[in-house]
Amino acid sequence: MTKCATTAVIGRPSVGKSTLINTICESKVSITSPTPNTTRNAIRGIYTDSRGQIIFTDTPGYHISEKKFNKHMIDIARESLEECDSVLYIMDATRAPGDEENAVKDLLSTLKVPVICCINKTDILTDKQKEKARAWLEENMSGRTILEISASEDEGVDEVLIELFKTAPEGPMLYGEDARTDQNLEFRISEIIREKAMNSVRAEIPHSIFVELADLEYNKEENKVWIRAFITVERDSQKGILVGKGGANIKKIRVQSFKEIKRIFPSSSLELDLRVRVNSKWKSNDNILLSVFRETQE
Ligand SMILES: Nc1nc2c(ncn2[C@@H]2O[C@H](COP(=O)(O)OP(=O)(O)OP(=O)(O)O)[C@@H](O)[C@H]2O)c(=O)[nH]1
Ligand SMILES: [Mg+2]
Repeated sequence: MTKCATTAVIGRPSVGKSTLINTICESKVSITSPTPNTTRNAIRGIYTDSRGQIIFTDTPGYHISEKKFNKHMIDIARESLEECDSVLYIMDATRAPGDEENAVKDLLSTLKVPVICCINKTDILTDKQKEKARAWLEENMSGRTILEISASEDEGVDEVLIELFKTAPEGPMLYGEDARTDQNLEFRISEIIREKAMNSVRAEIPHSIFVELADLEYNKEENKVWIRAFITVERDSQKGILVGKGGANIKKIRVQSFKEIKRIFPSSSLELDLRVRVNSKWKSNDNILLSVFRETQE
């Protein structure tokens, strides 16, 4: 009998949750960036082998904020714990545990399901940082399994899967063997563009970006896919930076996005039209928030 489990991946922003899921699924399931609060939705990543299937839910970084936009993200992380069989709690020991780490600990404290703690980024950690993280986990998550991993270097990741399969319930696999995610096409494309846009700018601008697909058309006769997307930012000055001198930056975003979107349509010709616009209030616009925090499945 195969095993099948859903596992919520939880932790502070930027600890490497999405990177780990991409490494395990051997596929770009969820976008990543050095900017905290990159992931905004509950995103499924699916791993299958002869033992069975683990269905990961990537979640927005858990943090403390009273802002409406952030509260949506915090709720999504919290809700993902309601129906999971196990939890992967990811910690980044390059930063000392603080209020946010305590908030994650409190969130997990009442859970009945197995929690596996992963100290991530071992490739850049000093022994002292590792020891401190381990001591914190032993004190605050006592009795839980603690692993050390590097999500980006694929170190210690097999042990994570071993632990997850140990506690996974027996049952049929919920997705096909080749499935890596269940995201719909529009969401995947807009996320690819958001990743390239976020990674092309700094400081507060990545947080101000929202990508919306205006058109996604397939012309069967010409075997051509035509995509038009709007990248929204909050200020004119941000638009200037995103577009860049002589349009250099938006060209770069377009080229990088094109390359990755083309993999979704390998045998069609692709046209990608990107526009940048400004909406100073998009983060408080309920219709836009509905779109940002929509369900991501097909
Ligand atoms: N050195 C090192 N960097 C890592 C590792 N894992 C992730 N990172 C980096 O950490 C940053 C954040 O990674 P993400 O995977 O986006 O983190 P996240 O936890 O999903 O972040 P949010 O979605 O914002 O909550 C990126 O710059 C990654 O390249 C690792 O094992 N080692
Ligand atoms: Mg993420």
